[in-house]
Amino acid sequence: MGRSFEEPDPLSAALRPPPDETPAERARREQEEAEAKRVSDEIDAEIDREKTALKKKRKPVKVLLLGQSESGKSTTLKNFQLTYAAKAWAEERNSWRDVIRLNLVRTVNNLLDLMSQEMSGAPPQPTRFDDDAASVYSLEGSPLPWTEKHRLLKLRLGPLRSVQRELETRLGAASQDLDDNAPYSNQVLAFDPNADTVAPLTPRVYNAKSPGEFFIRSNNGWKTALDKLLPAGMKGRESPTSQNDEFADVIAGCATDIAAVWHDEVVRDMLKRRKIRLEDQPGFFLEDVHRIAVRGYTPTDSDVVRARLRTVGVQEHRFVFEQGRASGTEWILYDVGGHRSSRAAWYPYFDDVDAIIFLAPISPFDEKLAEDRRVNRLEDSFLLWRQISSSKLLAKTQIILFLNKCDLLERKLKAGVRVKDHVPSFGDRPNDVTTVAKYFQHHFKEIAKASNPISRPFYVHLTSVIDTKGTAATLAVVEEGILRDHLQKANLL
Ligand SMILES: Nc1nc2c(ncn2[C@@H]2O[C@H](COP(=O)(O)OP(=O)(O)OP(=O)(O)O)[C@@H](O)[C@H]2O)c(=O)[nH]1
Ligand SMILES: [Mg+2]
Repeated sequence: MGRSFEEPDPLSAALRPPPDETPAERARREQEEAEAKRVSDEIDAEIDREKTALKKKRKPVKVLLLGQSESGKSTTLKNFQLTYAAKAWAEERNSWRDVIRLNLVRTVNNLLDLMSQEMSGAPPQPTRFDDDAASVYSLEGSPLPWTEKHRLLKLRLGPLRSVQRELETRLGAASQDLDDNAPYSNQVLAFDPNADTVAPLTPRVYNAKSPGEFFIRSNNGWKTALDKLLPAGMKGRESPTSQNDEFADVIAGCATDIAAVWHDEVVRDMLKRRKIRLEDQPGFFLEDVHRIAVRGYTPTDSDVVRARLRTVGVQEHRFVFEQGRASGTEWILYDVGGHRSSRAAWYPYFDDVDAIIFLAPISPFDEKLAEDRRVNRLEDSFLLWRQISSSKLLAKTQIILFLNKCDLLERKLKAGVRVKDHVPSFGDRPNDVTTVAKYFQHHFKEIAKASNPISRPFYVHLTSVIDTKGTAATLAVVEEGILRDHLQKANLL
């Protein structure tokens, strides 16, 4: 049976003041009650504060890597992992085996294509290595002394064509080079840098112009990222060439002939005439053929850092730092595709990152974009840098500039390439790496200053991100700066 409303509530009866309470006792009781409430409220507030602080503390540090294609974004990401999450790095190192093999095989096939072109006696066609092959060739005169040996080498290396096709199929869209020209020629960065709001993040960005490009989210690092690039049915397992794959045998069987082509004098002469330096191309492994073209090959750290796999869409890499000052903190690094067709996908990430690392390679001052042969690579970096620097959304974001590929710049200058022939404003300054890097750095700084009315610090590093030791030292400085900013934002300092 239910209790009637008239019955006294037992709790309020217990709390009710005694009936014979004097005014003085009542005042004291009320004071004590007020004090108890104040203490209780304070405890509640403290708990709330701690909860918020904890939440803020747990918020991962978010870093966005930006820059044109082949600027070194993914390589910088690899350095982060190698330096701060060594365990995960070691576990995933073997996933790069197929990529490195593909890099090697593709270089050989490109070399064979060049040989075929020359041996056919037809006028040289521009390739991805040399835009103005015809003009170079016509200056050099007599045909090269090709012999039966070269024809035989080409024949024996023929099976590498199908190996390349097979590996490309396995690795998916990212493994293919994009050399398409026209559709993106006027598009530098497909967003409005003056916008101060962003469209919400879309889970999947589909590019109608380039149906192979899609959006990848990877939460567990490299293995997952590579897995996601693989066709269905191959995900989750170790790359099939690793153990008993016939392609490993085919490549191993070709090792001696690959080395023979690479060291052949006529081939070297051809490359020299066409001013092609294969050794400076991304994913160059010809010097390591006897180590890589074997069964049971295990990639070294240096191999992985030098491997080339194009990033498609935006990849999210989460890892907890194992070493250093930031040890225990969770970081999310967003690695984006730098190809012009991929740049629209960058924009949704702008409003929620702690820092941007912008990669600008300074060695390709004499090279063109793969996606638009009319655009100089350095000029493209300047344009992109201007857009990033002037973006309202990023006005208060820490931006760190890596003037990358300094090693290649040095090699190029030593080989006699003159900056003033490609950048007339450089004039008669000394053609050495220090002067050239300083000159380009000055321009990046001026652009940053002119683009953003709020003066923000200009953080710049001269880098060669395939040098893991040197990069670790740079990252220590970068990591500290980013973490300090992150904690300041969270009011934890
Ligand atoms: N020699 C040299 N090679 C570099 C350097 N930085 C990157 N590379 C190489 O250049 C190639 C391209 O680097 P990635 O890091 O893949 O370039 P990315 O910016 O991620 O390119 P996308 O994914 O196409 O946007 C790789 O083979 C790297 O090993 C450098 O400083 N020096
Ligand atoms: Mg990349």
